[in-house]
Amino acid sequence: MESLTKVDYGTSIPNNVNLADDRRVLKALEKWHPGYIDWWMSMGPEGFQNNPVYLRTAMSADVGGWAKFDYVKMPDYRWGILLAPQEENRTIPCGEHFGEPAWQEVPGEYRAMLRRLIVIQGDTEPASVEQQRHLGATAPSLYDLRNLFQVNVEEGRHLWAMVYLLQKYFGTDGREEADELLRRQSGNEDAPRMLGAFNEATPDWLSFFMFTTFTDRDGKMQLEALAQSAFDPLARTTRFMLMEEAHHMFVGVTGVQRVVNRTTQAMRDAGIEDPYDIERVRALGVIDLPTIQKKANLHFTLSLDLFGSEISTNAANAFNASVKGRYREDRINDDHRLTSDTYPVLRCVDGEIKLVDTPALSALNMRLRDDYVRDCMKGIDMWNKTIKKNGIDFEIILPHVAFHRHIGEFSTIKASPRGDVLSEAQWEEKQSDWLPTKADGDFIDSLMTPVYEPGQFAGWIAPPKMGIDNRPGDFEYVRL
Ligand code: BYC
Ligand code: FE
Ligand code: FE
Repeated sequence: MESLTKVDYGTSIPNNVNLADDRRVLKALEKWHPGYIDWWMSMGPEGFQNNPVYLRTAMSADVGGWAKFDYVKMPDYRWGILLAPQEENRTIPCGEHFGEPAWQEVPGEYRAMLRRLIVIQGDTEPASVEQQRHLGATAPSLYDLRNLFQVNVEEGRHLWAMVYLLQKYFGTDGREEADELLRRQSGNEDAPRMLGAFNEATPDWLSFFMFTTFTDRDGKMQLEALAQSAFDPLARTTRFMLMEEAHHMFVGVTGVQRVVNRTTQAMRDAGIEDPYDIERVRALGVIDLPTIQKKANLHFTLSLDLFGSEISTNAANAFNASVKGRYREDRINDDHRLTSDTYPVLRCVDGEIKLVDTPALSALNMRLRDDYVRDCMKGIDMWNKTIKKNGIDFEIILPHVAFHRHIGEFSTIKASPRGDVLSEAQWEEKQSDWLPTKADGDFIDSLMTPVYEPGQFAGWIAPPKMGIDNRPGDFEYVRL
């Protein structure tokens, strides 16, 4: 038998799900395809659509050796349907159906719930491409330009992944949802994207690196939770997406690291020790550390909002129904049902921030968010090591989870990045110290001039330690 992990590039839509024998779904996807290309051309990357880009394409869905690098024009990228290999005799890892065989079809009673989660997941993917569409015009190097486009085509593929599930398992309403995914637009007043952070702007490259550090990492956590789903096609799809997701976070974390590296090197070379001597640092043509901290504050907190409310019956229901698990559910040692467990949650009690023991099922969004915060710390630690290595006394921190929130417990109060509750007046007075101001944005904007010479980098960012696919420093990642 031919391995199902190998990708079939023979059909119009590359896939490892044997689409050639699934005429109904193949036809539905072929019908959806032109609308997708229209969307890509009008809402995807601005410009560069005719330039060969050195992109990786998945050749097999196995771990290791699955990618091939080559020059491709973005509209010719082979978007396809790729699922991780089916695990034989997989059983359901959590919830009411714990231990039963995983589902290969959607049970009627969970259809609406599954559809909603798949639609929300699908909605974020094209949204991020829309948010990033202007960035090519100001790329700090061809290396970065290529990374942007790699992230963009893969987010496009993630949309395909969700559309496949909708078309194959959700009949007419699945088809309608697939069309709606191309209709809503990031930041559009009449038809916005579904989740808050995906309607915000990504105005510059520092924002892009923060977004891929923090918001793509919410993607990672949500995909990890869906990878534990009893609905096996969803679990397999998200497991493959996670392999691509790792590169997006790499782009973000190393991107910010290169920015802080450049800033602190320039400070050292100029003999500036005080990171708060903002004018002198900016005069060097680099981004001062306090402004980098503000950007981190913004993107981290927008991403915290993506975990939903602290106390959520939606989350409890999804887990109970075995539709969504916890981070690495299959490595947790407990009963996987949580019906009598508790979990400590930071709540807002009479205007004070307090840790409250809460039924574990209602607190699942928080558990995932706590795992997320721990995961974020790895990137922050890398940034701080770089700052320290260059001899500057400054630490980037993650703000308190009560700071600058729009969803959940803390959306009704104002808090500082240290977690002190503030009056409106105190907040108004201080918020420009904590979040990027118009002036900060204008300064960053002034640095965003494109560098398209192979091997050259804008002055505000250090070159990477290594090229993509081990290519040399002056490699022409995008042919202009
Ligand atoms: N904005 O019980 P609650 C990614 C709504 S990122 C607007 O607290 P629940 C990517 C909520 O819908 C990962 N609305 O929340 C990254 C509900 O409304 P309804 C995307 C929000 O349902 C970078 C109400 O508030 N994937 O892949 O437990 C680049 C009460 O909800 C928000 C997923 O999110 C918000 N932030 O949790 C590219 C996975 N938060 O239904 C891609 C699927 C909550 O009462 N989604 N609401 O009208 C889910 O699992 C859950 O829906 C959520 C929310 C975690 C999002
Ligand atoms: Fe994605
Ligand atoms: Fe991503």
